[in-house]
Amino acid sequence: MRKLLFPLLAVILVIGAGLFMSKSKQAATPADKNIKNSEMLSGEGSYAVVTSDVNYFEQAKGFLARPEKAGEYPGIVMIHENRGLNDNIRNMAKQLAREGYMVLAVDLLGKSVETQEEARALTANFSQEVGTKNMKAAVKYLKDQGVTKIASIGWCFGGGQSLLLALSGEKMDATIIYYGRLATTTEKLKAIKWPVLGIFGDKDTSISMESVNQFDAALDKLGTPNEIHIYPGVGHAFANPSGMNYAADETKDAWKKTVDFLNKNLKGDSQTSKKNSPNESVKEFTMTAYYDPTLKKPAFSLPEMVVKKGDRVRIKITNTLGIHDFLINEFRVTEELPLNQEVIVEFTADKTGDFVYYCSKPGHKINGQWGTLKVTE
Ligand SMILES: [Cu+2]
Repeated sequence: MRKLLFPLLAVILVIGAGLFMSKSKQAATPADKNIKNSEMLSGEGSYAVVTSDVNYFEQAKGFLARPEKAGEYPGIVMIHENRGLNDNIRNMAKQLAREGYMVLAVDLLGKSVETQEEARALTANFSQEVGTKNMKAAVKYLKDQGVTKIASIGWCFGGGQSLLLALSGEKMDATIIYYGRLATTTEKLKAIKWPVLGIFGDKDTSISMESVNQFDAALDKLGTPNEIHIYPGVGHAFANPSGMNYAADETKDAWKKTVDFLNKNLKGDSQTSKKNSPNESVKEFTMTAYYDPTLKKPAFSLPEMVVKKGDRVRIKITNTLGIHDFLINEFRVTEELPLNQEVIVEFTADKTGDFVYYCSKPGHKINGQWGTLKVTE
């Protein structure tokens, strides 16, 4: 559904101010402008954030930004422009992590460059097949970290990639495209079964408004929930502070729409379903962790637990002999088991499969102290 953005008067004022200020803007270095964007957007989110470089696909190193506080967060695959994974994108990843998301900014191009010429050369060697695998690996990486839901966001080149990830067969929970190249037919777009947010400028000379309108109409026809915002008077890459088309007010407004959209589609539902499901089935298990002196083996008394997807799993464990802990990597469970004290582990089994639980003390898993949590459909 298309939303043209008014009031026009404000836009005219912004353009006027933009023209007036364009000289001083051009004089600023990209680094200055990066700081400016993060300053402008900061203060919205409240989470303290930690970052790290992570190797998530072949040789590709991504930039992971996540809330410092352990917890369950939705995941975001973030995709850079044709300049590669640079500080502007890292800033945006940190910015989004502050809102309570685990963000993996991928690297599809292997390096970052400064000029448009270099960017053209860089993207000329880009293989879409490998790029799609790269993004899928990022989704897997985030799922392995136990994210609750998952979305992608990208700008320009990355906006097109965000859409291609959605069309790749990967199941997402939301897709965000900032002025990326679009598919426009229902035949192609029918793969998307989740909400889409599109951000565009009507003076974009790379992405035609005709294609935006066709994209919009096709999504409407398919019944795919969508918000398509077209900002009047701004061009391609208007949200990039290091670019010539940078438009601060529109960037700020688009960012607010982005965060609202993510909160609504990635956090709202899970919170609602928790609140609205007092009958959510709780599967409770009780077991001991011990050391069997006759077999000379550490063990859990239950070798297997079976639950249904969506069940709340509650495991009461008492360590009766030895030094043990209890881990399930996929649900990010890590508990020490002090001697003769009942420890309660609780989480929601939100994915299906066979998941190993084990003790990580040296040699215990190898010697048999592990079991399988089976989560069925
Ligand atoms: Cu153990």
